[in-house]
Amino acid sequence: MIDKNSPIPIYFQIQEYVREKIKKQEWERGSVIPSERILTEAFEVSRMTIRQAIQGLVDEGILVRKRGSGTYVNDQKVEQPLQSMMSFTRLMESTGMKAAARVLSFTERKATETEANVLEIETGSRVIHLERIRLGNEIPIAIETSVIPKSLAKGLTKAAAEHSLYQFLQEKAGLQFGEARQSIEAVSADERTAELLDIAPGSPILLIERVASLKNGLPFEYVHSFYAGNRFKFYL
Ligand code: 16G
Repeated sequence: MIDKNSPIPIYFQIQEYVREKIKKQEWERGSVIPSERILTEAFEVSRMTIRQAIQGLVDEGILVRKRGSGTYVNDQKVEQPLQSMMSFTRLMESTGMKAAARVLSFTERKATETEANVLEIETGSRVIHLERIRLGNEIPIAIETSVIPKSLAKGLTKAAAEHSLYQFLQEKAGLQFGEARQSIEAVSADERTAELLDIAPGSPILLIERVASLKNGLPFEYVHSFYAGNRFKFYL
């Protein structure tokens, strides 16, 4: 399985072996991998080499250690193509996961100056403020806070927001979506965010600020989202 005379470091060959096992699904996502002792015997290498190999894969997020129970193959992250305008519900469905939304707040209020500027509405016009936890297969993936001009979200109710906001806006409010602009930055989870996402405080999260517009160029949604860094990745 490994070539001790190769110039490729042994720990790296072991990592390649593990990657292959995961790729071929011989080691399934979420399952426990053989113990350090078993791997040491199987590869006939030192325990330190095994530790180095495993640690590297843990650092990459491919494996996860669970205290007292062993090392596991990390569950796959949800991947979102950056160049598409896809609702959370559709994204989850496309990956075979069950999407859900838990509404934390659904209120109507006046737009702040920043919101009014971003959404290109008069300061003080009415907006819907919607904060939701987004779940995939009941695991919290993101917290999304959307601000939508009231005039564009006619008839939007809390009940509708518990399902797909975009489906409502397109099918019920008749909006035609255009493009979105968004920025992504790394931040660490504060206490509240960590609790809502069921991760440890201080864990890395992706903060996305996003302005989505209609076909005619008018912005319809100003969103701030926190995505759990260990459960989500974007690609372009
Ligand atoms: C996506 C959007 C978010 C939108 C939501 C609607 C990104 C980063 N965010 O999560 O702005 O509010 O979809 O999802 O693309 P829904 O239709 O399932 O409610």
